[in-house]
Amino acid sequence: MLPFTKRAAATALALLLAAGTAGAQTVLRSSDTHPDGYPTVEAVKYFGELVKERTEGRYTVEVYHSAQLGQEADTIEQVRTGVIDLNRTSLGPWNGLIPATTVPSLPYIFRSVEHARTVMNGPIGDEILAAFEPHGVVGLAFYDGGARSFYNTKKPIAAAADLEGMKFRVMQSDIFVDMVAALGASATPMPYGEVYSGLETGVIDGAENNFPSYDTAKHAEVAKYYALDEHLIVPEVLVMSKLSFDRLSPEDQAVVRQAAKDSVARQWELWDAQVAKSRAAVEASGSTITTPDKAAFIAAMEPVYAKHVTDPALKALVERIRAVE
Ligand code: GTR
Repeated sequence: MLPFTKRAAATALALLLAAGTAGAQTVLRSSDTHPDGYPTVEAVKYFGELVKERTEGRYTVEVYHSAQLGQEADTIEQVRTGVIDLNRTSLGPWNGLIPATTVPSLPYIFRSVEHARTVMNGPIGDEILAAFEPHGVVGLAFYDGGARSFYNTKKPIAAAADLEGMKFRVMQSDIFVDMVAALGASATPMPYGEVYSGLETGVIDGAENNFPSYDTAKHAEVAKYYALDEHLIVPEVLVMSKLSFDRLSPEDQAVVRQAAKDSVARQWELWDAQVAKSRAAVEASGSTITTPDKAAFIAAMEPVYAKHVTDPALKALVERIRAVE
């Protein structure tokens, strides 16, 4: 028998040789703020399976869910500087950096979730994905983030006017601050991970999100009044660090792009199921869901458009999105 050290060295050598024949393996690290099992987390895992399969195992994807790598705004910096390879976020936090992302983040820009899916997965979506590239990231695909509505700890909302004077948490983007102000309420931008305690301690009266986030982040435990005003349909986006992307061969780059696109249908399917499940869960746990008339909400958004859509290219983008059937 070989002495221990020699045996260990022999094993290490054998492993190295095996790795040499099998080819090098690279694990791509991806961030997500949501818990394991959430539709975006599962869609990125599926994307990873496709990448693994199509690169014969040379590349795999590890999803760090539950904000293990930090809150969304911080992970955006990490992916730009190549600290992480991939990131799945809302489009909202990109608004300050990439003007084209502001248009799909405007209140009531989309007529419905279906309209958003069609636009973001067609030529207009591809144009917006391409706008990421000068900022250190490659836009890969858009996922569905459903419709966001206001919820609060204080009272049922029967009409837009009922929001006046209340304080709502929003994502970190000026559009959302102005959107809340236009309704006579005040906005506090804050990371997603701080919303639960903000609601519980009364630092904020409410927040706004889709049913899956309202449910899985447990905001429904503390904010029982959900008003189905559907003011935002902000797409989710999957991006890759340009530094990581540029290390891939052209063939592997094509694989990554295609795998991301191929994961979209899976995300939609998971998303639809999660919306139904989360809505049922919050109803069962005692949330009151009201359906205020949207007309007053839509009319109130005029100053938001006036302030944020001044550039001719963005104005044209608004019109082109509206024209999509
Ligand atoms: C969710 C979205 C997250 C995050 C969160 C938020 O709907 O999926 O990426 O942006 O909203 O409100 O911060």
